[in-house]
Amino acid sequence: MDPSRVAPSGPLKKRPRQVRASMASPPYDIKFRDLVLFILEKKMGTTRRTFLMELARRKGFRVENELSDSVTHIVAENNSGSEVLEWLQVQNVRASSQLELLDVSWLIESMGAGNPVEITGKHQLVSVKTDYSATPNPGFQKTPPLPVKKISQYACQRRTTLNNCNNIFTDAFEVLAENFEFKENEVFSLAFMRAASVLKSLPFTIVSMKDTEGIPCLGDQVKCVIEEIIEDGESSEVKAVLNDERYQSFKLFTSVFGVGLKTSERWFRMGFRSLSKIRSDKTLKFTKMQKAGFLYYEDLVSCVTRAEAEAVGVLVKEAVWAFMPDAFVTMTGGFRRGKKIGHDVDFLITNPESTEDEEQLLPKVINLWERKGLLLYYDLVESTFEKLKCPSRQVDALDHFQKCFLIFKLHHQKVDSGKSTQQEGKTWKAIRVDLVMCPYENYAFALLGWTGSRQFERDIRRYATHERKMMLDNHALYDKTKRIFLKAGSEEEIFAHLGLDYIEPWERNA
Ligand code: DCT
Ligand code: MG
Repeated sequence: MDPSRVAPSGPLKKRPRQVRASMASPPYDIKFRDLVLFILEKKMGTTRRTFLMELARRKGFRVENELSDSVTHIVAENNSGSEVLEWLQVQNVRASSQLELLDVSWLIESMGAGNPVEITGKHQLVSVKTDYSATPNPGFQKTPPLPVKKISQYACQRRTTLNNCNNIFTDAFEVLAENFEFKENEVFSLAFMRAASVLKSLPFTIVSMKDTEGIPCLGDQVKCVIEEIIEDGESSEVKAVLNDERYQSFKLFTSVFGVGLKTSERWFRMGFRSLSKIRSDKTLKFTKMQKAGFLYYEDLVSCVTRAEAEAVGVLVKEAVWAFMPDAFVTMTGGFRRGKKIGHDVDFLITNPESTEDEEQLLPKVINLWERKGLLLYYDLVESTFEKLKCPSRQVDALDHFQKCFLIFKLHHQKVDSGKSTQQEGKTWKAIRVDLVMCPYENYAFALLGWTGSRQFERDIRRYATHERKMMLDNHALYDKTKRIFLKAGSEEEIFAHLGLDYIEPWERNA
């Protein structure tokens, strides 16, 4: 569990607005040093002003709390030029040609573009001349108008990088989705996951409800949450969930490897609220997986870094190639999508030179590692992959390939400094690793399936079914109209069969 996500317990109260407004924001790097913004509170209100100031700072703009001589741009909302000038007069400030008086639309467009957009007449409240061509400003870049393109309801028709402009909303949705998942309310959980997914693909930050127009997958319940966050900076529903005892317990229990919803429910009903009580209870029976989960708990909840994933990758390749020198070994999952951290490391293995004893590879690798004392836990799942009639209808179904879920004992690289930040005397870290072995002819499908994200996989399968009358899973693509399997040797070919533009792995972070 990430304790930072759990709000302190106590009665639910709305924070007084003044307190929020005066809260210091964390320092952000200033990217556009020639601009100093001041956002006018008049007719905008304190909360919205605080929200916009925070966002703008996050985007690299320098925003002043107070109006001072250094301010170059005043941003106002719902104010006419003369109203702003009048306000300035009261403040004893004279508008000069050095000062831009702008409508909030300029700031919103600039935050969306990631840099200050060119100021045009529609942004200027008062036409006090500023000739930027005469005084070139590196902060200003002419950005082409954003093409108005309909956003697809399918993640496989959107490009979603790790650059999420809408964390403030997607983090909230993910808490709500998880809470519905804990309550086994799949419909609501999916609704919030889809909403999070679509907002992650936007190249701009949502700052007003107007920005949500035309965006698919945003139902009324989702919009309510967005509106509350825009107005108050947070969602009371999310706050309540984070404070909820059942949510907190489920979050904690499911953070143990091998513990799912059923077990969490049982422990919660039995009155357990902490892992230490569960661990030391004499009457409870644990599976082999859960025992390993408790034993290596601290290591497993601390995320796997890319460096650790790469180190495991080297060892996986070394072991695989010892028995099958021509095998392809590919790191899949989040790391293939460019993530810097993950909860495990996923590998897909295939042999381009099909041989009889292919299914012996994983047992051999496991045997080798066991002899070397590198395995802390493993579960080898034999292939249930026979001649499948057609791909599975279930969008979340697991595939039939032979696989091994394991916990690897990764020894730390020797460091020169001598000092170690590791636990006293401990020279290794337990890392969750998934190895999947697939026949070469299924490789492209398995690679697409194991690269994720989960939401991307759900949507590309849903797209195949509903838009193309095809069935896609980790093994194959079946055309129901033509009644044939469509072969593919690469992910690009699968996208082409589906009539989709190719989406790179790092654009699949839906
Ligand atoms: N996958 C899927 N459906 C599931 C489970 C997994 O399509 N029910 C796919 C998507 C990602 C891939 O398998 C690996 O799964 P995880 O390791 O759970 O996801 P990840 O994206 O690698 O995330 P993390 O960084 O947390 O490991
Ligand atoms: Mg993973």
